[in-house]
Amino acid sequence: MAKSKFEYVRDFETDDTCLPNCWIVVRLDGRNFHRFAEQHEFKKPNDDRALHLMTKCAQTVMQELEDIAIAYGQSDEYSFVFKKKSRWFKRRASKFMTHVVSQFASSYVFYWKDYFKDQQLLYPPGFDGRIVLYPSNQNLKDYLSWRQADCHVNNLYNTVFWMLVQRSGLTPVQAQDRLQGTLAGDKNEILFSEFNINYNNEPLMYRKGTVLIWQKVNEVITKKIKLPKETEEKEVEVTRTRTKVVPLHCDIIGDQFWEEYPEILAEDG
Ligand code: DGT
Ligand code: MG
Ligand code: MG
Ligand code: MG
Ligand code: MG
Repeated sequence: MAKSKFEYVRDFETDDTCLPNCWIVVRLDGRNFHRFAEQHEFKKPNDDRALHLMTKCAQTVMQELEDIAIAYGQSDEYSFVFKKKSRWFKRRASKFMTHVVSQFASSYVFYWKDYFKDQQLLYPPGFDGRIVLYPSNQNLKDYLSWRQADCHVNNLYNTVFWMLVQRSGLTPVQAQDRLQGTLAGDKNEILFSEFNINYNNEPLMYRKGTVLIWQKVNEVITKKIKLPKETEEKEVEVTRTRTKVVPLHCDIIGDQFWEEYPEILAEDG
């Protein structure tokens, strides 16, 4: 086909190919979810509906897009890790980031009512995205550890903060002052002595966030088959192995998780 005289405009497009052999991480984060949570009456500090909806959207992203090895989410954010060897969209950063964020955002709206029932969605939510490359497995593990440590620090703070406000009747400013300069041990102690809460017994999803990995699951289905010598159809049970995206709420900072699921970091995985 003859090229038009306008073709040269393509040369203005910049190359955004991700470096080979690096883990490609896309992290998205809800835009102004402080306000979004208020407006939609999210339970404080953790709303199960909101957290489960985030995970449903992340599962959809993993199933719809190619080459995602693991995802990690907490609060209004999710990180998706694409395999080092991925050739998806010739490793163009903008393709990875925009596909992840738009698939996630449309899923958030699409599945909203399944999680929030009568709570109407009042306005269209938005998400930002960024892309970071990690050249070594250790860098990637440290990245995920950083997000899980962030989850822990914020959740411990928020748990005590909202106890002080909701149970002890402190104003948010008073609760903030009370927690100023306290260490993790002090916060655990306030929870235990004033509210009879052992922080370690708080739900794992709140304390650890959500890890999504691929797992083989056996699925039993009933199938109608017709045997060659028989006239009637017969129902038989057959077991199929499928790979599914499974949520876990476990520690990913220590070695145990990576030893249990070595295929996640495997070169040819
Ligand atoms: P951004 O990301 O800069 O546009 O602004 P925000 O407001 O989204 O700030 P960010 O992402 O640092 O913090 C997440 C906000 O989302 C934070 O204000 C608390 C809120 N949020 C997330 N999950 C929950 C939840 O389960 N319950 C409640 N009440 N709030 C939540
Ligand atoms: Mg932010
Ligand atoms: Mg946000
Ligand atoms: Mg956030
Ligand atoms: Mg197109």
